[in-house]
Amino acid sequence: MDRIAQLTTRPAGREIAYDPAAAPPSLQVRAAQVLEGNWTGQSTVPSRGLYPHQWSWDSAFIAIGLRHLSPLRAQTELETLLAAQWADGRIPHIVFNPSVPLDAYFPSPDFWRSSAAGRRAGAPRTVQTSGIVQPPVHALAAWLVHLADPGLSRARGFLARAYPRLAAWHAYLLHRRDLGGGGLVSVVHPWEQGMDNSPCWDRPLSRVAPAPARSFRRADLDHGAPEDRPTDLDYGRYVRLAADYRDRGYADGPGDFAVEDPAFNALLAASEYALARIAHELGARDPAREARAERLTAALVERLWDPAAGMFLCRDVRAGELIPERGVSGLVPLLLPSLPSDLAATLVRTVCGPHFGLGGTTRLVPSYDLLGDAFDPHRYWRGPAWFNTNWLLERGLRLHGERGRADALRKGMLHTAGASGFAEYVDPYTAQACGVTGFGWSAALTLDLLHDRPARGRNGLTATKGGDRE
Ligand code: 9WN
Repeated sequence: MDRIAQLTTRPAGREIAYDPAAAPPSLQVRAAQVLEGNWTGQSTVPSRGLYPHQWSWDSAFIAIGLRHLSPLRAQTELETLLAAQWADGRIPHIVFNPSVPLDAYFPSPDFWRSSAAGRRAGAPRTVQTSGIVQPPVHALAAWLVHLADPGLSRARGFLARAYPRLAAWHAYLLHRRDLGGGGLVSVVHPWEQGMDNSPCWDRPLSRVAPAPARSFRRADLDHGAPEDRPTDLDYGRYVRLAADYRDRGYADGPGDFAVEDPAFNALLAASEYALARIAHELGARDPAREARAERLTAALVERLWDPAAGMFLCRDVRAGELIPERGVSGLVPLLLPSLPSDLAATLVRTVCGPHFGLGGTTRLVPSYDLLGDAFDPHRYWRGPAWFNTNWLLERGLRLHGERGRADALRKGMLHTAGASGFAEYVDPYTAQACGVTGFGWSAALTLDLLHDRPARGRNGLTATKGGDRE
């Protein structure tokens, strides 16, 4: 019986029944139950109601937690996603489940029309996907999943099969998406960066003519409170950008929206370190990978560091300028081992200062500047705290020797995860649950934190540099 079965079934094989008089199930059991409930047989949905398909970066974070319960399922999660890769190397941000009704989520497969509109870019014929991407957390996830059970991984040839796909994915990003010409990847849609509704996009998005509201029907409002979700105007702009990209056959090149984002590029650098470890494990020396990760880190510093803000900012490639908004994305490069130590120290001061309030006014790090004009503690990515970004920062703090702060953040995350029912996101001040509960990566990353032994200084991300510490 694997760990999932052990945690979610009684010895007799029946589901755990809730007896109000009995001791409440542990946080670990509850997190495992969320992942069990969201498992489709081949992958894990972020949420049964709001997000009923497979999402790219969700699956990477979910695999990182799932590996502690079932390394086999964690491998399968990533393999299902990689099977939907396009011939040009892109990993689509959604892989659609054909058994889910078309109107359950918008934009649905008949909007993206991947196998027809994406034919020249090499979209798969047998599975329907979106045509945009999400942050490249996958190589990092694959490496951590491998480390959870190297014997099983080797027996199944997990890394040997994943490596060429992950290498092609990174090559796509580095070669087709360097739209600014400075060695960083650009995202061409706010959904690509994953923090969809961040105020960082307001300025570049304002140049995009919205699709008329009557031309599409939002499905997200069937599940979420309108005041927590993006506005209709922003949705119209998301639809316009995606439709224009589709109508260009998903060919990359100049478009209305191109932004170099610190978190997207930092995750690519972290995943390059992971690919170097994977290559080494497979017996293929690839020193160029580590060098690439260091070059990405240097390009991040050169193009996106803002000394006055004490953090990284997004660059609007079309306008040729930094966007003067402080999003949590600009703190995420803290997870990079080769970040200059003075910048790391400045980032720690910023995360603990008045704009993000860690250790002071906030329970978890907000998605956007507490003092920013657009701050809203409940609206999607415009202030609430998310578990994946806090997990990345917890890793970054630990990596740069901030053990006390990392321990406190870990404790806050574990408490909030349980108290909020593994909410999609929470009010950063009160930890009140927002969005849906039973959210995939909130449960998975809780499991990862529970499994971690911070006193021993382990850090999954440092496993990529200077040796494996898993
Ligand atoms: C669009 C699935 C995804 C996350 C994103 C989050 C949200 C989708 C949406 O949900 O985006 O991709 O419909 O709002 O912003 O980070 O991957 O959980």
